[in-house]
Amino acid sequence: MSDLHLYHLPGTRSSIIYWLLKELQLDFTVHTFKNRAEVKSAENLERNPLGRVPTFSDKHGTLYESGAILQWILRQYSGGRLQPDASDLAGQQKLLQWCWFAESDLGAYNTLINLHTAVLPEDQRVSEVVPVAKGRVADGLRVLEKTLALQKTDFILGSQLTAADIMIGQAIKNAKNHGTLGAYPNLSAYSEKLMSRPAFQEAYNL
Ligand SMILES: N[C@@H](CCC(=O)N[C@@H](CS)C(=O)NCC(=O)O)C(=O)O
Repeated sequence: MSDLHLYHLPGTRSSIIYWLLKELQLDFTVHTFKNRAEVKSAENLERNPLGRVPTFSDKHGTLYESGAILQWILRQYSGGRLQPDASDLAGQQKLLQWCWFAESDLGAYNTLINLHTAVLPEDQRVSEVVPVAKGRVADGLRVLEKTLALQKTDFILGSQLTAADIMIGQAIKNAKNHGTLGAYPNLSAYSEKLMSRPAFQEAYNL
């Protein structure tokens, strides 16, 4: 059993970390929950006080925030892969820009859409939230579309896949599920590139 542990519920944000670990070809132990009730179990609340996924643990401790987990894995276990060289400061800057953009300007709004269309009990959903959140996602997707169109690169930082593509990939997968991606040709092509990767397919159970 590997010392790297991922607590995972298929089809959720823990797939980001699963995908990253697979791209890095790291040996890890995956603990797969069958449903959201298991994610809320007393045992999982001990490691993840919000009763959510992902959680990642290694000999140093436990993390329960996707972005922190991604950055920790890059720093500790990637051997410099999936990121620009440490001496390439402009590249490192872009990596941070796009990872956090994906989380804040896309991921957070996608979560609101998921909550208010599917996850929350119907009597707790607020339908007015959905168009507002979709508008914010559309703003973020437009920026990505324009960036890809100008750069003409396969990936967001250039010709190589980086962890920023993995963060963005999760957001794009959600946008695809919500039917909001079709209007963006460069993003659609980028999305196909990401989603055809074997590590993506395994992480998302496709
Ligand atoms: N900011 C957290 C959010 C985690 C999160 O919301 N996970 C969802 C799955 S996508 C979850 O576990 N939901 C279960 C619930 O809230 O009951 C992270 O990305 O690590």
